[in-house]
Amino acid sequence: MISSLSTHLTPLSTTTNHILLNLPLGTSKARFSCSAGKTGFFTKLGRLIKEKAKSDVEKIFSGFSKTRDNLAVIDELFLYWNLSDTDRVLDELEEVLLVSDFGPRITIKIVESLRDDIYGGKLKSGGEIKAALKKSVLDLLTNKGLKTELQLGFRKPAVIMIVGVNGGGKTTSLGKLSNRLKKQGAKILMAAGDTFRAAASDQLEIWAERTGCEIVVAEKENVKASSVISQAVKKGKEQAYDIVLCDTSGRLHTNYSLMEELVACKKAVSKVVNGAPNEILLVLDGTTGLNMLPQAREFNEVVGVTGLILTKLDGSARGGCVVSVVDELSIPVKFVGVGEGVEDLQPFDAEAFVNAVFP
Ligand SMILES: Nc1nc2c(ncn2[C@@H]2O[C@H](COP(=O)(O)OP(=O)(O)OP(=O)(O)O)[C@@H](O)[C@H]2O)c(=O)[nH]1
Ligand SMILES: [Mg+2]
Repeated sequence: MISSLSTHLTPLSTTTNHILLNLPLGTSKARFSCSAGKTGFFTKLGRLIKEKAKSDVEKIFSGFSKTRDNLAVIDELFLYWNLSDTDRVLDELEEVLLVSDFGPRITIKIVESLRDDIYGGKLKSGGEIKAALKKSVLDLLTNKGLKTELQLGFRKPAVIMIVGVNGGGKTTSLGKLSNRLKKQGAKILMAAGDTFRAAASDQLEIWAERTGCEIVVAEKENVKASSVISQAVKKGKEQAYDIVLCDTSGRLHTNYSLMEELVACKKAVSKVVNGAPNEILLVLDGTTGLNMLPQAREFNEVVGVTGLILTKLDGSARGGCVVSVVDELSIPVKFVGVGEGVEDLQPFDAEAFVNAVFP
């Protein structure tokens, strides 16, 4: 961990124009610096988050416990596998993958390729079949070369908009993400862009307090979301914030005028900072399984989604939907929500995921 981090970062020097990153290394805190104002800071921030994903495997593991329990039967299937049993075992595997929401297309693809390799003599033991299964899931997640790190550009502030349908976990994920980014040394400003419900900005204010971040809220009722968000981004620019995180109202992907409001927010942001928003993260509720696919398609079509946050995977045995979503949409999953606590947002790491669901 220490050596891989130090390859990405330069030790603290006395030069000016540096942003300090306080990183937990073992029990002590180490200080590093990297150049601000150029591409360095955000690139390194993205990498650091990725490093963190690897170190948080335990957390990912417990987050996916229900999916793992669901898939545990696979171990038994392979333990007693012998060649004459292949069709029955593969039928059962198919069922387990479908129940875990891997989706019919992927399930058939995986099972048929295993069948070919078993009958072709390439896979000769239960252990080899399980390893091939894990590899095919990992390949599905990584083949498209999608970048799971946050892409924050090089202008400050970077702007991240959080969008999605009602109750998916947008505000909670924004709070958790702020916490994570702040801990990595970024100066964060929150924008209470959910002007639809009065309680929404109160909820975000609680997160701002909890994470020690600043927040911009509407000063009066009936203010447009785009105006609150643009005001926040202006403040972010004037006061040298690194990242502005914008909450938005929940909306049905089928509601045309509400979807248009998102387009207005996006435009308002780009008027203040060229090239922003850098990320539009769509929050999808993992417990809805494959129903999330049409939502994602619609949001992507209207605003252009750059990454996904899959929430509530702790409460769901359907973690396979992560694989279907990546395969169907070619949009990277950037974070997964595995609980309601401030630490329960994990950067998505394909290898850690596969090891967590198929231990
Ligand atoms: N178990 C679990 N609960 C979560 C997770 N993420 C969010 N929640 C809960 O889901 C509920 C809705 O979360 P919000 O963050 O308010 O959702 P939202 O998308 O902002 O909702 P609206 O603003 O009403 O559209 C809350 O009770 C959260 O605590 C998660 O990863 N796991
Ligand atoms: Mg909300």
